[in-house]
Amino acid sequence: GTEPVPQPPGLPLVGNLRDIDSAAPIQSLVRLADQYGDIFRLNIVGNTAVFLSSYALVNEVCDEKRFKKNVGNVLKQVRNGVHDGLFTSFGEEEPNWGKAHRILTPAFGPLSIRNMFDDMHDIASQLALKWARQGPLEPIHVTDDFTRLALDTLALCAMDYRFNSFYSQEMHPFIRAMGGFLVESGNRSRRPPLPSMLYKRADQQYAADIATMRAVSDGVLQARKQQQPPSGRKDLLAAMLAGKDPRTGETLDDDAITNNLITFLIAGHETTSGMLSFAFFDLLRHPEAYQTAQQEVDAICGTGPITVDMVNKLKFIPAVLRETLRVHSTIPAIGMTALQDETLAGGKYAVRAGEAITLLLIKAHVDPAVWGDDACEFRPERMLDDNFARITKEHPNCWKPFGNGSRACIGRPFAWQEALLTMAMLLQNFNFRFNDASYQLRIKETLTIKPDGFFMRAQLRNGLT
Ligand code: MNH
Repeated sequence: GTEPVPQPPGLPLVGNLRDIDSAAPIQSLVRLADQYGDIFRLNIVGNTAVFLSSYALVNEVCDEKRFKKNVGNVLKQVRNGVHDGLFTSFGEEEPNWGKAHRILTPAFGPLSIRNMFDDMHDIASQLALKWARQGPLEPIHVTDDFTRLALDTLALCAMDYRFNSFYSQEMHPFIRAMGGFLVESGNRSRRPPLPSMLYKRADQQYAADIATMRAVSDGVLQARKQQQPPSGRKDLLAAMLAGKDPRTGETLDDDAITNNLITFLIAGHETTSGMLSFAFFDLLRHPEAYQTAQQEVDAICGTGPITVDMVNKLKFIPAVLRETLRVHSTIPAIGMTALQDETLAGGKYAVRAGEAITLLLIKAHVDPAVWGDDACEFRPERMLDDNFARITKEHPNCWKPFGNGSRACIGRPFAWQEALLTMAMLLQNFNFRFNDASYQLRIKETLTIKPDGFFMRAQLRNGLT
């Protein structure tokens, strides 16, 4: 027989609602995991969810024969803006997921990503120029500038569109709308069931933000279709316009293209900027790793312009990024659900078909059963290619910052190349330090996590290259 899954005592009706701080839900869940263990269940206003924190349980649930991605409460709200786009789709049950997945997989392949290098270099240079001009005394708001970088890179590489975020104080209307849309999607997922008229203002703004996002990206799409002579650009938009699904022979319609263009910007910007922000935080906290990283850049890139072949030769910086994503996964949890009623841990615990199962990656990634007694420490050496290959072979699914199986991140090679280039360019040109040497890490939660209030200063090493 099964044992009951541990559950904190709750109140009638609202259940465990007050166990979760709505401004920092993940940090609440980590504390509950520390208290209740590797598996616990919460009841939030009538809906139950199970939370897993150990490597063994996470590994079990990564089996796509028994479990699949769960489109949770927040993602269901995000569907109001991007419907069955890749990230928010229910999966195989929606034909557009398979179609877009098959058409876009080659578009995110090695050759296409390599072709995006010059555009990525263009935007990374804008960031370096900004920091050079600000001078060594100006505090850099790290997450803000990496968000500008990630957004501008995505828009340029996806659809040949320039937000020019480094050249304007005002946020581009698309970016403002997307920010409002994501915050409100989160708010709506936690809305107490009050009369809808109380939410009228918020609902109107939400609809307006969705309309703005869709108008901008549909405008880019229509302009591309009408362009004469046809644009020869090979970006993600071109791939979606020209691509035929090998299975059905069909193409993506305009709505599906718009859904996915917006999806790339949503899925790609906070995740990538969070990764870069934590990478710099982790390096500044570990001067030896910082030195090793900078020496590698100097040895491979010298003092001239950085090329795609140089970036592909880096070994230590990729290890830094992997280790950053292990200890500070920017998507700190992913949602899964059982296809049928299931038991976990060799029949010990029962979960119901369709019940939300949250994999707390941020906990499972520091399980000593995989990573040893120093699991919580930032030690990039353990992520060098050979070590990484060995550990992920010995412990499949022990490192899941890009999600699972068929629903794993399609943008991973994109983010990787952009982040490697950015790290290399910044370490080549600057010496960094904390703006405030006593800075203690605080984590800000939105759909992702990022370091809150993290500022650094950048001193040019020589001239800018
Ligand atoms: Mn990305 C899915 C993490 C960069 C586009 N991404 C996922 C998932 C994780 C993830 C985790 C699975 C989510 C889930 O199970 O619900 N993504 C990342 C991280 C980075 C990242 C940590 C950067 C670092 N992602 C990017 C970039 C793009 C992108 C850049 C676009 C260019 N991601 C996606 C899309 C999906 C996804 C699209 C959904 C894929 C699918 O379900 O078919």
